Amino acid sequence: MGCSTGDADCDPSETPAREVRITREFAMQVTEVTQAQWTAVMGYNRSVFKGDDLPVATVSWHEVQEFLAKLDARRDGYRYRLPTEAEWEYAARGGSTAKNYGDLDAIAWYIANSDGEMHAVKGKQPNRYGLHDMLGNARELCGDWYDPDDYRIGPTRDPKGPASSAYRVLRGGAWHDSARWTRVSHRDGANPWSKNFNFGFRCARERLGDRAVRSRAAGATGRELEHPGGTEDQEGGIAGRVRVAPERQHRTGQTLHDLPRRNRAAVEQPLFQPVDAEFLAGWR
Ligand SMILES: [Ca+2]
Repeated sequence: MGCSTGDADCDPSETPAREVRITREFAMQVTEVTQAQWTAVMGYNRSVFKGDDLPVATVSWHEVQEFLAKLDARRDGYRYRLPTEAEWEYAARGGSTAKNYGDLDAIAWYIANSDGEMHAVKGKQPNRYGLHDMLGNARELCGDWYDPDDYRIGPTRDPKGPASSAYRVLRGGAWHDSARWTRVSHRDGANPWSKNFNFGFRCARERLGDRAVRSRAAGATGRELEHPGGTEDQEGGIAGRVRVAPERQHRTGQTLHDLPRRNRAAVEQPLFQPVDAEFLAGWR
């Protein structure tokens, strides 16, 4: 990951380019989370550009964690989370080593073609993994803390970013960004409490093992979940342990199953795509 060969637009934060290993299976949501999906789960929508099929925006990193916790509370056999920065770039590249995964006008809404506004998801060509709008449209929050120097010092196996910083990672550029920002290796960061009208996200998910699912069911007592694979993760890291909070699930007095069927369908339809069909054979 990092600065693509021959890319003259790279910032120092994108260097040195380095080889990282992602050893755990995951799937990425095909689109940015839409406003219909967000509203069905959260019950509100503060996006500036309104539309059911537009990416939700004006959400903070912390609000996204609430959204993810509500998805987890469905206990559908998956754990939902933000991708790590490494997972995001791996997914965005779709096997490409170039600075983007195709002709920019064909794959991304950015300043040269967006007419000054956000657009419905899936309006541009996907990458080789079937993922749309990895570049442009909404900038996408990742799970990691942001450190512009961590490529020099960070681990190269399942990297999860620094232990802490003031900012969370943003990737991919937005509808109003220049081509220089709309590259697969470009990095940016934002205060995790900030809500900007171009900040959005997409979910990653991983299948919970039988043991973890049983543990999750036991989570009604507030017990900590087993992590699939049983690995320990850094506190606050993207793959950090998840604590079930049934009281939060019911705090509003409304669960997913109370939602109108139309909205439930909107939540249940986000499609996830294995990011590498060969590596992830058997996933789904
Ligand atoms: Ca995007």
